[in-house]
Amino acid sequence: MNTRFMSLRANVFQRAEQSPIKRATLTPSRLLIGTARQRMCRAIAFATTFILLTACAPVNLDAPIPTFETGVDSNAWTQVPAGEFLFGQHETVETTEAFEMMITDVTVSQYTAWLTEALASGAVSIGELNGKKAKVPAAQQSGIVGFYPGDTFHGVKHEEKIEAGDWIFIPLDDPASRFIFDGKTFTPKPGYENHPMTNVTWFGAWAYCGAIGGRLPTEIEWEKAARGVDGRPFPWGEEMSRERANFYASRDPFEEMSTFGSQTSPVGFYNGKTYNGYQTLNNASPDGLYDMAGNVWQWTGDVYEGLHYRFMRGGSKDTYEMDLRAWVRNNATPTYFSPGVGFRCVK
Ligand SMILES: [Ca+2]
Repeated sequence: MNTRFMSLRANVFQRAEQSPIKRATLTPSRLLIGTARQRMCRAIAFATTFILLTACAPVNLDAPIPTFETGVDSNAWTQVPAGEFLFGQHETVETTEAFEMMITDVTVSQYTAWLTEALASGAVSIGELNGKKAKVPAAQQSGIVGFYPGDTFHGVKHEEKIEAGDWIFIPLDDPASRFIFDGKTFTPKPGYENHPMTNVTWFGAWAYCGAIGGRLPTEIEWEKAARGVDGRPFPWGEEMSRERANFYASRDPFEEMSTFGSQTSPVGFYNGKTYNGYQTLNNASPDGLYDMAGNVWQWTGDVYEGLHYRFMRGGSKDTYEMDLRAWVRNNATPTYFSPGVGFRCVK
């Protein structure tokens, strides 16, 4: 795991540690004395312990999540016009050619349909992910693998060789997986059909985009698609708001810590629609792309000279809102997968 992810997770734990409940301490000797005030303190301590235990109840990844039709078509693409735009936090001028981009992240339905076809045609296979190529826990050592032609190795310090051969696309035995596999067919786990495909490595994202006649966006293309040309930090404008994106503790219907935990929202969920009383605001970018901030980090396609790491953009359900600004980058090895990382394609 790379240090960037570790620091994001550390932040989350840090926040949990800062709970005022934790600061209240009662020494055992004082607890033995039974004044009214101390009995009250004991009652408070008991209650707060109960609250803490409830808050720390294990997440059940199989618990049903709410399902909503968003009305947004995950098969739609939009044109991002050629020309200059303001790139990065310090707003340097960059230019792109025109390109088309999927208006949503690739969904579980889309990815699983492709996997079934790809397995039948032999484009992917079931592999044992032992050895250096897959740094994953033992329980996740079986996965879908496929061919990647490799990167040019420059021998830079800390650079790892990405050689031509089979690489992991998705793990098969991960509890956070969003599909069911019967040995032949991949189907979405019920409720997740229109959610972003997650737990997919950079190789798995790269392969899907290639298979549908596209590719992963470059970081520059991704950022232009996210913020348009005027330097705004968020796809919809200047201000963050909880009704526009799924981020850490954003109080959306897909956060339920006593059951399924913090999950993604369906692609295109934030489009101004109200779902069972939960009002959303439209989060589309100037070119009409949904969820370019929050929900899942999105793999980008650049392979930089002398660097095996790949970059991702957009922030996720697990990051604070400041990491949803369009210029924020995250990175990981191309074999990395996570419930908070997905992708979309361009052509
Ligand atoms: Ca959330």
